Amino acid sequence: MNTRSILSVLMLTLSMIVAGAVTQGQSLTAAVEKKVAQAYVCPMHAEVKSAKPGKCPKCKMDLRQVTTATAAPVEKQTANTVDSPRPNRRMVIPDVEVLDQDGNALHFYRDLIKDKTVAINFIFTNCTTICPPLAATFARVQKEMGDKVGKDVHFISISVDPLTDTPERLKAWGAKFKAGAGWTFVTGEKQEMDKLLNALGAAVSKREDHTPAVIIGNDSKGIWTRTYGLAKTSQIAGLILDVMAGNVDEPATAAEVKP
Ligand SMILES: [Cu+2]
Repeated sequence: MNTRSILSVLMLTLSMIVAGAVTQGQSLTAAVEKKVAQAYVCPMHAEVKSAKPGKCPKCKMDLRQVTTATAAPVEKQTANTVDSPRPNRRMVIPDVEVLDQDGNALHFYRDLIKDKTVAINFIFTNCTTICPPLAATFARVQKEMGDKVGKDVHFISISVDPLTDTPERLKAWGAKFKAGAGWTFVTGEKQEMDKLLNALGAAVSKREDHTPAVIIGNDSKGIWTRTYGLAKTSQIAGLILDVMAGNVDEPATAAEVKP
């Protein structure tokens, strides 16, 4: 037998198996299809859902496939934090106790957000995919913005894996990207961190699914917006300057403290 005939026998066997599976498993197939329906969501705009893959009309990011199991908590959490028709524009930031990379105990809202302009991303130190480029992007934005960082704007990286990410680990990881003053890494008790990630719309059941978004907010002006965390340095820096100055299209909504 030559390679071609082996291949065609293989293909035939495969199609028979598939055909058998389809006829035997009609109900199973239907169930799977039902689960896949509406299973694409924008990582940054939870309200953008689609049955098919594609791009988010708001931020042009690729929609991410999710199972109904992971989609459900997002909807629930959005419902909890809104009482207006514009769910994602309202930020309710809990004043949970967290630790920074030096092991200082801080209150997230009071110490890191209140009266400040901030840029927040979500990372974990064992990540081998988007976290290193997310941190490298933050580092470039920090360099571009110079001494504004730490004074006019504060960078915050929140761990989505607080059980692993101790302050020491975060500090060592940040050093790899030359994180400068004005860039705080945040971890804490799992329960507190879950509360925080939920409030920021960044909660995921698996740490690998974390959002590549950067949240930019100006607490005194009550302006909150999001952008793609791997966008061009100049684009992110420009948006930070706009949020700082209050020149953002999105309607201003006040951040609230929630203990
Ligand atoms: Cu990651």
